[in-house]
Amino acid sequence: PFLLTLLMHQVFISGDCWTTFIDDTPQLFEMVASQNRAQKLLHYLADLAVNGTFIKGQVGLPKLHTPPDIPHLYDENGEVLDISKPSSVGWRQVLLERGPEEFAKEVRKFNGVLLMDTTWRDAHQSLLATRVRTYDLAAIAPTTSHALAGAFALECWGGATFDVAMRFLHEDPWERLRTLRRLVPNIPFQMLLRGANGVAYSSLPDNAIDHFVEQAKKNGVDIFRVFDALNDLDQLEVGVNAVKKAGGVIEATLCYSGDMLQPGKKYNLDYYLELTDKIVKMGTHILGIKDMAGTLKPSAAKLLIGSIRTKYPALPIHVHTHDSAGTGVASMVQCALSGADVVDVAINSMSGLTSQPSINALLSSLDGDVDTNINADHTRQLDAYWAEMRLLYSCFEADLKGPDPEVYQHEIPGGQLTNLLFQAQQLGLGEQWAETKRAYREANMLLGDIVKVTPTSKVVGDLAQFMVTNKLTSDDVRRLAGSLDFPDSVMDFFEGLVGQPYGGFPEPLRTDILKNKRRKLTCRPGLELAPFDLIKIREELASRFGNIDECDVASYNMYPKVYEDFCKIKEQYGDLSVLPTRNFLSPPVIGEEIVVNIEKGKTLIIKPQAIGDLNKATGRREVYFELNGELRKVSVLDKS
Ligand code: 3PY
Ligand code: ZN
Repeated sequence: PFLLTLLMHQVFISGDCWTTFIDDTPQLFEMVASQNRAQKLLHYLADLAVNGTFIKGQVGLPKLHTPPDIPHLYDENGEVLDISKPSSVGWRQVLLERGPEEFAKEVRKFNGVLLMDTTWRDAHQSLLATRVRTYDLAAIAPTTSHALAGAFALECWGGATFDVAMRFLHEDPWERLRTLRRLVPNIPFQMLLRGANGVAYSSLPDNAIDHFVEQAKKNGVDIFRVFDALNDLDQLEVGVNAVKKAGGVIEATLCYSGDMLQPGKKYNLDYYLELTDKIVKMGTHILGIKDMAGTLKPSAAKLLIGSIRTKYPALPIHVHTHDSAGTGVASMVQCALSGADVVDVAINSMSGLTSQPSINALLSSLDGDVDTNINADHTRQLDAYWAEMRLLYSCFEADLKGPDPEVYQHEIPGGQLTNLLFQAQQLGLGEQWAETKRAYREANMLLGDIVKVTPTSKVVGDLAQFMVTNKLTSDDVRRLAGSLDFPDSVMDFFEGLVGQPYGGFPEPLRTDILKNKRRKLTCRPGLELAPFDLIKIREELASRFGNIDECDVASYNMYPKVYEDFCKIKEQYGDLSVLPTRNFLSPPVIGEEIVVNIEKGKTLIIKPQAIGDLNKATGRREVYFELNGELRKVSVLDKS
């Protein structure tokens, strides 16, 4: 019918020139665009209907069938709070009015401990394979703007969310950032930046990091937690400098590894204090302490935070942990009592296990003694949403039942622990899991007892799996080093492409492994990379993908192939971020009504009607839909 409308149009019939036709009748072209988008979405739904789910890592279907309710928040008189507009109260006002330095000073002055909520980034990265979509974050964002108005920040971007958004969720991470920023203007946003790697897994030229951070700041990130996976300060500094240039809040971070209280530990109090001195000299607004495996015991927290506080009374300290060992709340209480200014927590049903400790558990534990600026009733209301939401993402859960008492031994970071367990479960080998953990510990020692977090944790994990698969002991690895075909990540590590480990590389293992295959790099890898020609990249992308901006350039720089695939999927199916999550993850049910807001004021009502028989000659099936009352047919290749 649309084509008919177009063909029958007076101007079209009269054969008048096309350019004025477009100018004079924009509504028709908008209609083409939106019909096009609708058709592409039908194609996605039809594909799901015929071929089943195709999101990587998905096991089964969501347990929740209707979107979670948005809970009410109540004021002190028991009246429902109006959340139709975001709250205007929050730490972001301080930041915008007074700038990063004064903001950091005010944070330090706060009499109590502030909280950062990680639910939108690390919590789902650690529990749900980073699969939570913008759709579900945006739905709860207006409520969050009010419920967490007193929070130091929301961690909502960076880490693995960047590539997973494009790679598996087929959505634009920049669009996520802008959407959330619009909905939550009052609470600072924090991102996780992997130093000289940006949000990738290996070094990029420095100008690409600067460019990325500049876009991140412009599109809504306020605070940048910058770390290097080996605590290699040269690498860290690349990220720190980029944030400095962009005018963001710098949270240069030391990664805490193992249990420093154990005698003979390589990473002990002296190590951390020396690192802190250097980070302070580098110029940071806030010191981050990143306990990625959750091995910072309460007694170690007291000693570490207490010592840094004594030495640097004015330095704001922000502590991050994972609850893998089950001691997260106790450790964060101890941090708060020992002088930390901010600690990380997650909404209750997205907390615990390999995620951050529970916000309400922490609030209860601090009860009365330490102010947090947080309304405990409001966070419980938010939890009602997340408890349901977790069921929607049940198909990405690793079956982790409780704390892992072995974390002090194997030191596997939270997100990786869930990942490795998930992989072992998929293989159906309970025994394999115990083996993997044991091998991880051995692999770490073989590599020289390194700091383990993305991307070094992958090096250790890959070596561990290599040892398990090939039934190799540590002695075997040392003895056969010259002849084994090690995973690429291990070769990269020994070459020096991940940075320089504290205490140097283990010898003679490094020499034996690299023999005749790779060189030994002694400087940071980014120094060897030629700067990207950003103007040329933009031109090339524009010629291939049309309308692109600096954020696209930054996406491409981080993940060229992932970005290209993302563009192709977008070309094929349109903007999939508008689909409700159940419909994104599960085949449409015949007769159901799917409501899709493709943009403000434009709603599609889609009703799947029938799936046709297989056409044996073409291998295709027709899928029938009703789209806003009109019948549509989509032909799909049956891949079964
Ligand atoms: C990441 O780099 O994604 C991490 O979460 C490290 O802890
Ligand atoms: Zn973390």
